[in-house]
Amino acid sequence: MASTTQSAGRRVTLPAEPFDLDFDPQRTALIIIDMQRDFVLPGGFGEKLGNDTSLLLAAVEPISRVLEKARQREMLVIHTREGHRPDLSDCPPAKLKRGGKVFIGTPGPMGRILVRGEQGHDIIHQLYPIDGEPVIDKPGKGSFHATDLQQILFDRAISTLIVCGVTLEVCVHTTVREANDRGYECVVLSDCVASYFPEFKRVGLEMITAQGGIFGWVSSGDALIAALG
Ligand code: TIU
Repeated sequence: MASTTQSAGRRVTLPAEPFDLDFDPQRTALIIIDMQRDFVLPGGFGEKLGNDTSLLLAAVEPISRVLEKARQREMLVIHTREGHRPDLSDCPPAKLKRGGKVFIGTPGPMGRILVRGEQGHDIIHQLYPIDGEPVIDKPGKGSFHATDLQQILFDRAISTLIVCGVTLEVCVHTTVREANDRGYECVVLSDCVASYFPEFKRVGLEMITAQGGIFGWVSSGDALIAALG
């Protein structure tokens, strides 16, 4: 669960839905989900699944501005990558056969699809991690399942997560749901997430804020940047 032991810093107020969120930037992490070539560029996993990857590129510039601000404010920045060991021993058979055909582990123009160490598995250069920013390699859609994310957040006494990345209804939603159940406050930035399906993005954001904020908050990159000053 979220740690509550460290002393608080200066709090800021973020305009958000369903209501403004008061948070402490020192106890907040920016988490950028799966901005990997395999999802956002042609020739990777996303395209193999039949998607138009160009739809995801709209999130790159807004995320890069939020990333710059988070670095400036020395907030914890975490990147995640979905993918598997080269021998696929951490890929459940049920996942492997999904998509109507076997894609994971097969060769493509960016290397073996969704396999760690391959070009396609890595993060796009515009959002590339710098020293001190943990990269979480995850075999699933959620960022907590089978990873050390919770330990990293606990050690830094993080209580709030600003969540960006792709795709909203898959890895972003799964991560937010996992985090919400572990006691973290989650804010999803609407312009910093994307989906292959515009309708899923719209509804996915509504699902977070419905019922009084059942999974968390939704705000925007510009609102966060303004709040952080
Ligand atoms: N297919 C799809 O929309 N997404 C994924 O498979 N993974 C992530 O969302 N990262």
